[in-house]
Amino acid sequence: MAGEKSGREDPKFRHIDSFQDYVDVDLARTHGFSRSSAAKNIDPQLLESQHARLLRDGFVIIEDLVSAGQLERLRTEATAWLDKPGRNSFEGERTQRLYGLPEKCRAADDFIVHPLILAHLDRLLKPNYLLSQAQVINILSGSPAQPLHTDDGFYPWPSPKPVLSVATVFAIDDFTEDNGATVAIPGSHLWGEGRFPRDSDPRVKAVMPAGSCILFLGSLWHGGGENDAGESRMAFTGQYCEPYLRTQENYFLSVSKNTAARVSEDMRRLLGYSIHPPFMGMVNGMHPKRELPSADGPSE
Ligand SMILES: O=C(O)CCC(=O)C(=O)O
Repeated sequence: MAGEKSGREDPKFRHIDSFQDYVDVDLARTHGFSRSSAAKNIDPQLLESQHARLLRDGFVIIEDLVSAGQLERLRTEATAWLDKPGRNSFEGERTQRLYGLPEKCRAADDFIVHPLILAHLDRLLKPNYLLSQAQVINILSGSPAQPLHTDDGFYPWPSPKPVLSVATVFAIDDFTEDNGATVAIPGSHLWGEGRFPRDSDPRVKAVMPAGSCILFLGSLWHGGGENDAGESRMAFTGQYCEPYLRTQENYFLSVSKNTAARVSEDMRRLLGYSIHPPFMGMVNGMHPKRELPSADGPSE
């Protein structure tokens, strides 16, 4: 009505004009955003071409990401814990899994915060994205193929979904045609609501040498392959999600505060010692790093 004051003009009606202004502002005074500096040393053209393949196919296979030494360190640390059969038929009754890795295996850090992987995640997810789960997966010979699935199925968005999560599977053993290499349906990350895999959908196997990784979007239909090779197939997998989503593993309970204080800043941020602005993740109104031993957390 003419002459009537709008809410914007009357100071007693306070409101936010844009959600972007609301969520992109870092309000923390002591522990500001810590962004990964991973992309700095990565060839931008290489990153761009891998990123383009990832968006087109839903996955990209990258070779030579970790050294034989890094693989052996993780294999040794993980093997000490891999003493149980699988939990259920989805994960594979003949597939051993090690959960809670950030507390148990420091050797996994090199895989979780691999600079090239972080550089991709920096492009795909919002700052302060989280580690949703990290596992060593050992598919024993005689294991049938895992049911194909997506890793973002539990986030209730209609498909095709925006990029909510991203995953890696690193080959600790060579992935071969018959030892359980990850199977994926190219392009399936673009499928609409209600579209499930059909037998006729073309599948690819991530056959790749140890030290390589298949990096894929959470919406890609994939699964561990059948292993009838007569020997086991060991892998490391990491899943990462947007900073506003619930993670699959609860790292606040499985990772001690002492460990969280000791790991790298990239690890600490991924474990949830970070804020999604303006205050998701706070503890008593403060940055979670203030909860860690060593005074009020590492300074930046
Ligand atoms: O082991 C693999 O290759 C994939 C495992 C997987 O997709 C899962 O457990 O969610």
